Amino acid sequence: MAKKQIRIGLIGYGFMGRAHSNAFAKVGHFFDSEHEIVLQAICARDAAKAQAFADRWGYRSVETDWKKLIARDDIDLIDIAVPNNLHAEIAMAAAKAGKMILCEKPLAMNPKEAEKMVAAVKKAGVPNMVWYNYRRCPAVVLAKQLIDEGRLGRIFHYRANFLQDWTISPELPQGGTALWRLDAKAAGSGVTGDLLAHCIDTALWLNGGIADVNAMTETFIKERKHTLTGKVEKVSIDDACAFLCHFNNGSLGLFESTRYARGHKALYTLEINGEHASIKWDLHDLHRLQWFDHKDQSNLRAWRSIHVSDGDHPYLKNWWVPGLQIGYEHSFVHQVADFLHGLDTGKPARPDFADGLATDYVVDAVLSSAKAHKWTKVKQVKAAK
Ligand code: SOE
Repeated sequence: MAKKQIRIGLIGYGFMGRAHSNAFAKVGHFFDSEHEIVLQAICARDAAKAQAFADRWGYRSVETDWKKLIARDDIDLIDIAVPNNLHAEIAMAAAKAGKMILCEKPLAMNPKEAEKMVAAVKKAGVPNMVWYNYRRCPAVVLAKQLIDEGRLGRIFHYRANFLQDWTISPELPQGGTALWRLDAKAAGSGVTGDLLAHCIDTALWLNGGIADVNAMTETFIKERKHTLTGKVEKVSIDDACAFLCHFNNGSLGLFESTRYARGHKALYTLEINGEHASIKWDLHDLHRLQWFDHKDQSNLRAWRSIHVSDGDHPYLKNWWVPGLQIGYEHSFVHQVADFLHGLDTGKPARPDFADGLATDYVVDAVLSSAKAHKWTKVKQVKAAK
């Protein structure tokens, strides 16, 4: 039977445009689906760069205006891989045009925008998903399976860090290509929306909703030259953020993120301590899940390091022979595979826009708490389970 084509219109060709394109290109080689991805168009303002991207990745055509891309009849899915301040307008126009939408994280600049995006996809009835890719690392999925099987028992603690060190130099400008993450007008926030959002998404998935937060943020470098204006301007993003929280299940959370942890390039770690067992995961060793089970024979009890690479581990039977590991880019391939599986089965894959809104509510509460120096309640989403 002929496969149903999903003709992609990608907007943006930066780091994430490449990560998504790689996933689109690979998914059909490794995962079965009734649907087939077609790289139909890439859209970016610079026509020459967009054409070069199209040539390299195999996109059939180029657009320089995202509104024209959305208006095209030969596009089924809009993939948003542009700075955060453009997500809402594009997503709402795409929903109105009846397109499926994949949107880079965080979903929006703030919950108000995200709520409108959720309402737009709901009204249009279009499949939608947010690119929180770390949920798709096999070791993290194994952690989810162990938690859901009840093997940890009651959860007491959830700890997560996302540490980087690339903005320590005061000479680094803000704004413009690649550096828009330092400009609050384009990014919404700093490490909270960029890095902690990943930790929050995984936490909500593994450990359920967060009730309230108490946070602190710091902006270490107060002024930077702005690439677009050429002037030295105030820096309004948070360079570092740490917060405490209560999860709805009664467990305590501790989260930290910074771009000033010298020596750490992209260290995402999480640890969960339960009544019977604990788990740890580390992005720098992403195929391993550390597991401690108190039910083991007492004189042999120890942390085990599970090499998550066997055929019965999540996603792995679709890749190489047992024992051979996969990496960062595969989390994006898995996300597309799950999205297509959702279309095949009618059971939509997540995190969808409503899940993205839930993360944005936590991000917003964290930023408000840091500003007010007090415990702040997190608004809850009634997600369609
Ligand atoms: C920031 O440096 C960044 O690229 C994030 O924007 C990504 O979401 C994260 O996965 C890696 O770091």
